[in-house]
Amino acid sequence: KIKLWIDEEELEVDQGTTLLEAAKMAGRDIPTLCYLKELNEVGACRLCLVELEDSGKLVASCITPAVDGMRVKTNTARVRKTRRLNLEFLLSNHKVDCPTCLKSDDCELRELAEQMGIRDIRFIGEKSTFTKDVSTPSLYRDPEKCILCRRCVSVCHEVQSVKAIVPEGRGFMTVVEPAFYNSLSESPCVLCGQCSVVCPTGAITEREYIDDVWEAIYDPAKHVIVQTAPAVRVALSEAFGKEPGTIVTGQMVSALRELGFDKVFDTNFTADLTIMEEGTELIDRIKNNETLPLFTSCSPGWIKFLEHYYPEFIYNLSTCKSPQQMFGSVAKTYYAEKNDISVDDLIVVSIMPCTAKKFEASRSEMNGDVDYALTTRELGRMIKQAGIDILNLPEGDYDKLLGVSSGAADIFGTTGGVMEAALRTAYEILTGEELRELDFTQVRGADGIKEAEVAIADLTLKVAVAHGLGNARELLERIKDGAEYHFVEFMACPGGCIGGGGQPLPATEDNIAKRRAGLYEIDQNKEIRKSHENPYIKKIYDEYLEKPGSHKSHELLHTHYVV
Ligand code: HC1
Repeated sequence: KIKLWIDEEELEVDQGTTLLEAAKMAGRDIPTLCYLKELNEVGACRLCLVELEDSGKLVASCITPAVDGMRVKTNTARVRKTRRLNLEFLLSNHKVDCPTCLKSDDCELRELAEQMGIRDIRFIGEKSTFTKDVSTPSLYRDPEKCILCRRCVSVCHEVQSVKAIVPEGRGFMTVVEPAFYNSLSESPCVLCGQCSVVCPTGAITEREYIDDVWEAIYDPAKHVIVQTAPAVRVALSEAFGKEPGTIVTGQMVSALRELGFDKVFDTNFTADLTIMEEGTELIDRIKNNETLPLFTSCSPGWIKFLEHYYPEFIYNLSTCKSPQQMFGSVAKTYYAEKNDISVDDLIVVSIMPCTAKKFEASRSEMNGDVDYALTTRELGRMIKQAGIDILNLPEGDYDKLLGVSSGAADIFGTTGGVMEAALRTAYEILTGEELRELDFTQVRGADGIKEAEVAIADLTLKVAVAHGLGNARELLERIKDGAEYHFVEFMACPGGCIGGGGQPLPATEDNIAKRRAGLYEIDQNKEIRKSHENPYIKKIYDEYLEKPGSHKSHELLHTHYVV
């Protein structure tokens, strides 16, 4: 143990504790901007300066370890003045367009300027000039708002192992972008948007399509329908100040109706459909000795990662489209035909926790079935724009039939959920017996890689689950080294979709855990908890798709990725 003093308060801490952590223990809230615990501890922004009493030195508390006998001052005139000066320097080279910046509400730079009482930008000199990157449908990058904190670089390299962006150049011309000053579309970026989650300013954000959706809603010739992803219902209320994990499914449905959508449907319906199709594919592959393990294909960031880094596994990828895209496909065929709506007048909008879903919707394999994918954050902004008091709305019900789902579909939004949903159905289909214990706890929780063996009839099904692309990479390497599984669930974002790049901020582990608990609560309380028991899934097969894996199903619900 080490003894030190923080502003006269005596403290005992473990060896290796930083001054920032020690100060926190002493109840001092030191400002930080570049700091991300255990991920980006680089001391770049110099806003967490503290003063060492003995030497009189100012040091960055996030990277300075406590030393026995140290006396630290966190709030002297010099400390406050220098922190403030450093923030002013950052602002002097920042494009300050707060009223129009997408990130304004969540901008940490703006919040700190407010907190430190900066009312004027004193140092107006030359500013570095860089071009904006709008080369992808998912992300918007404005390097003139970048403060070079390197959080995005750390998450892209260390958590996702994608390494699409790096700091380039020197001094005033330093810029964080893909190597060789390329655009994101020319890089191996998978568009997961985890960079936008950690960016403290508006330098990387989702690309916003709210105005396009408003235009469609106001166009009387258009029939505009919306689908909501599983993970949105436990995170949306954070945009309105509620606790992460608060379940607002019913209020969200009501808000979407008030926004003017003609029908409010649920991606969960096609999550159930995915289980039917993917389950059938798994059983067929096992029976016919075809390529195994089967990899899930719902997460577009994961698919892009596989295409860039592990193309040799492309035939392991399920041919199932994601639930988002199955929904689009079913909407523009079955729903349009049944309701006599011209496909030209039908607009399909999805609300997703994900930035890569925008890219997925634009992929040539998907035939433009989903017109616009908005993030949870964008939906929050739309509701605010319309002045809707979502938290005080009565709970609405989804429209039938594309809005009815089982609890298995809700848990798609968390890591392990797709696997658990698949196991519930595979068990009953393969054994013909009722599954009594529905909770497959082996695949639950936050561990980066989870494995389980499940006895089903005369088969021991070996499965694995990975979330976050760094973990995906590790699992793929294990498979290359000979690890054997039948079925593997991969999700690009840490925690699964609940930790998606389009979710409300901040995405702390704690917030993600609360969202996860919310999804399991929804599942627990649903009357139907198995995809194959959803009566409307049975109905759509009877009326239209014939049976899982049928020719019609293949035509509408499957695709082929090629590299
Ligand atoms: Fe997901 Fe999925 S669960 S990919 O994580 O399979 O985004 O929520 O909508 O498509 O259903 C995301 C979430 C989502 C799909 C489903």
